[in-house]
Amino acid sequence: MTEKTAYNIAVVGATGAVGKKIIQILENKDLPINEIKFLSSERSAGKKIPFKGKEITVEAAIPDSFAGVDIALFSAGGSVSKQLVPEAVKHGAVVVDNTSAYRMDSDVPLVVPEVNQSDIQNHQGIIANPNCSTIQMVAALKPLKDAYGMERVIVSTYQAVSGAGEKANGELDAQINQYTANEEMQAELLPVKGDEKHYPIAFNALPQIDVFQENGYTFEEMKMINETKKIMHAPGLSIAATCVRLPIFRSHAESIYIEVEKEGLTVTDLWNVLNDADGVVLEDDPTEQIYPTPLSATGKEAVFVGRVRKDLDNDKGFHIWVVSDNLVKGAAWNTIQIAASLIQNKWL
Ligand code: NAP
Ligand code: 3JM
Repeated sequence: MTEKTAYNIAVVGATGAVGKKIIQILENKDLPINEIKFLSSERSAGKKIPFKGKEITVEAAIPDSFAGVDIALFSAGGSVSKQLVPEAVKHGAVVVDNTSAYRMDSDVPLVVPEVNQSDIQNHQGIIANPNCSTIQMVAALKPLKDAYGMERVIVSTYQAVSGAGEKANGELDAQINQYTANEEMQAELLPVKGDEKHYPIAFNALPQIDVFQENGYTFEEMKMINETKKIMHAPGLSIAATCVRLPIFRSHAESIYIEVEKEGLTVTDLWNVLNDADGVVLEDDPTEQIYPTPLSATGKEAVFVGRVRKDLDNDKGFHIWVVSDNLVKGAAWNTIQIAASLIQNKWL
């Protein structure tokens, strides 16, 4: 049998915030693509999306859509993944799933390539892409853990509205206009589409991302906690999270407190590790007011780290500020890195 040199790809959720970013990045990278399919719901079927000089017609996703597909990139929500990922796998596709549907399944690798790329090879047809907030956090934490050990993590997030989908951007935009026109702000979507109450996000901060769990944490917070332990192979890590949505269109920021195992470390010791870490860019110079922000990180593939400080009371405690584009490294770019790794390493 001759070996494949180009692959058939399907993008599920191609018309959404994440899907559009996947298409944009695929246009600019040279993955060996034979045919590409763009799938959505019935609502967007028939739309045309340009790709590498051709016009591709969006099709409604159905089980048979996956016939002949080698790699399917899913970003259409958990319920679509629950329904269609098994169908894609039945048709012989390897799925990179961007939703929370399979992330914690024991036979599904959960992967940030800079952190645990080799886990990909254990896949049984599905590889899960972690939550956006988890991805940027583990990219910064893993090199520090490898160098100095890690006992505890406490994270507070400052998350962009685009993490809640294309329509959430529209809601923020409309509320900014309503506020400046002295009109009442209309909230119909955030914090969570399906939940009972909705609050304005413009000029506000909402300490609820995804639905509340029985333990008082939100699902987004529990995703960060459970996914981090799985990706870093650190089931015993102490970790807590508070996730907050802010009126920012793109890129999430995180304030992270970590306790390392090694005593007597300095900020320079952490800088040295972060400077050498794959996919991480250190931007940290208080004397020049240099630190990453959501605006400076938007559109970039890296995870940016700044404001590295030693805790004033705990010798093993450090504080860091981590910023990355939630739609790029937090979703589309990480997904494409996994797909590229499947191809390059012949792990399909
Ligand atoms: P979005 O902007 O609301 O887009 C949703 C996409 O899913 C659209 O293309 C939509 O197609 C499609 N879709 C909806 N129902 C469908 C159905 N029944 N069958 C097929 N396609 C359907 O949302 P988004 O921000 O792109 O996020 C999409 C999903 O990706 C999220 O729900 C989440 O699970 C995941 N996500 C992951 C991360 C991460 O951190 N890894 C970040 C953000 C999102 P239409 O145009 O036809 O409506
Ligand atoms: C980011 O409809 C849904 O199930 C989507 C919910 C969602 C998720 C998720 O749980 O997959 C919205 C935004 C995520 C995510 O990446 O965890």
